[in-house]
Amino acid sequence: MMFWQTTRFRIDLARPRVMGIVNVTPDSFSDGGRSAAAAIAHCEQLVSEGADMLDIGGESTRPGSQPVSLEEELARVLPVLDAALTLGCPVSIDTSKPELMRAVLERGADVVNDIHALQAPGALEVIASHPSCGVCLMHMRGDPATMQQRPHYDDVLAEVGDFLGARLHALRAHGVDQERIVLDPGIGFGKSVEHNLDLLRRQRELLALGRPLLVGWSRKSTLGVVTGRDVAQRQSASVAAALAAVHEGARILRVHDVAATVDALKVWQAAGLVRG
Ligand code: HH2
Repeated sequence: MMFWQTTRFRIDLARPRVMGIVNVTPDSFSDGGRSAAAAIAHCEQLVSEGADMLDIGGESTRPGSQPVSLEEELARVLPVLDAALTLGCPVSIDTSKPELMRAVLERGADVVNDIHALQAPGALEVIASHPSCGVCLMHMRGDPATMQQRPHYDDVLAEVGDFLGARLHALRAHGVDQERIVLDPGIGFGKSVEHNLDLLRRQRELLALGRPLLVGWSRKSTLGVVTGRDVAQRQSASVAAALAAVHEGARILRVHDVAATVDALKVWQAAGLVRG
């Protein structure tokens, strides 16, 4: 029995869950710039398509992207968060800034999704001082400005697993109940195409850490390399990768194409293919 405790919801992961991506950024990886009003409409759209939860981000993390100030990120995220919290599903905020984490948790956000796995000074303490919010800890090698410069691993699964295990341990040492934590191998974050595909094929090894896996393959460049398609044409590849990830034990899928992923998962479920 796997559950993910979040601020308002204890999510049952017996069924794989779809996390719909909502970017409030002028320069996101794949789905363009968005005003707050357009992002709120997008939240409603994704929920109507069957998203189990939403992940709102105000800072692009595409390779080579530049950081956004706290003020700018707050101005982008807060109005969208307030609206999303009325939609009846868990709302995650994709950020690495402790001050932003604190602000969104004060307004009721359910989950903090941090591509830096709470390594910024003070981030761990913000999560630990909240009684129940969920958190996603992601692995990244380097940072978004430099991460694609020839990443090297002796054994990518072992190194990603060691990192995630150490971060899990750090949170537990701060008193964070492990039921609040999910882990993410960080597809595309300081990894070559080969590394990303290894992380899919050997993904099950990460289940030894004892927490559910969240993965984000949606529209990523490895899928572009494999299919020869540019970002706007990677939906089929993204759905295939998402299903493969579920088959290899992932329980939360971070996706742009919610309707297509939900349909694919329904077939998977109907055939009884979801296993532990
Ligand atoms: N990928 C991106 C952003 N946040 N968070 C988690 N937990 N896992 C991921 O794989 C992940 C993530 C990619 O970010 P970006 O380049 O901004 O594109 P988009 O947000 O459209 O996916």
